[in-house]
Amino acid sequence: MFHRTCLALTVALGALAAGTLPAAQATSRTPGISQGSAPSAKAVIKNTAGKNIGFLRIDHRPGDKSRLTVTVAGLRAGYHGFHVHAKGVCDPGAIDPVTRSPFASAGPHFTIPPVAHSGHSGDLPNLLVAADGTGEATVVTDRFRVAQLFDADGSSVVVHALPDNHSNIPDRYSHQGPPSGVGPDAETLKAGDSGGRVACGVITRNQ
Ligand SMILES: [Cu+2]
Repeated sequence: MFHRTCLALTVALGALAAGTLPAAQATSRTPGISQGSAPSAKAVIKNTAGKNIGFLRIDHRPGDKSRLTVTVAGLRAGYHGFHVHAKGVCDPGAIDPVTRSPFASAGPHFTIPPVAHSGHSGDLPNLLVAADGTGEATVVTDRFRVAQLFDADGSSVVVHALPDNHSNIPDRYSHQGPPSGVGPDAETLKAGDSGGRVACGVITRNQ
C-alpha cells in the first residue's frame, strides 16, 4: 500500500514537473490576472531630476475595470496625492505659472466627463510611502478602461508632494464656514490640495 501510494505520488510529481497535468495548467492561469490579449499599460515614474523612482502597471479587469499596481522609492514618507493626468507629457521644466509646480505638461486630472475632483476618472487613493521612502499599492477602478488612456494626447501618472484630501472638506471647514455648506473652494476642487508634482510617468501600451 505504501509503495503504491509512493509510486502514484512519484508519477504525479513527474507529470507536474513536465507540465502535463491539467491541474498544473490550471494553476498557471491565476484567477483575476489578465491573460492573453487583454490590454495593459505601463509607466516609468521619474522625478524632476529624471531619475526613475517608480513603476506603474495597469491591467484590464473584467467589468470594464482597470487595476493599477504601483511601486515607488526615494519619496518623502507619508501620503502623496496620486492621479492619472490628462496628457502623456512629463516635462520637469514645464512650470505651472500659478502653482510653480513642475510637470505642468501633464495637464489636469484625466477625466472623461467634465466633473470636479474627486470625481475625475483619474482620481485615485493616496499613495502611502513608508519611512524608508518606498511605497506599493494596488487599486482597482471602474472610472476608465485601459484603452481610454490612449486618446489623442495620451495620459500620464503623477505623484504629488502632499496628501490629496479628495475635496473632503466638511462644512465647518469650508471656505465660507458653517452653516452655508458650500464645501471646498475652487482650488480644492481642482486637485484636492495635493501640492506640487514631484514625479511623473508617461503611460504607454504594454501590448
Ligand atoms: Cu495629480
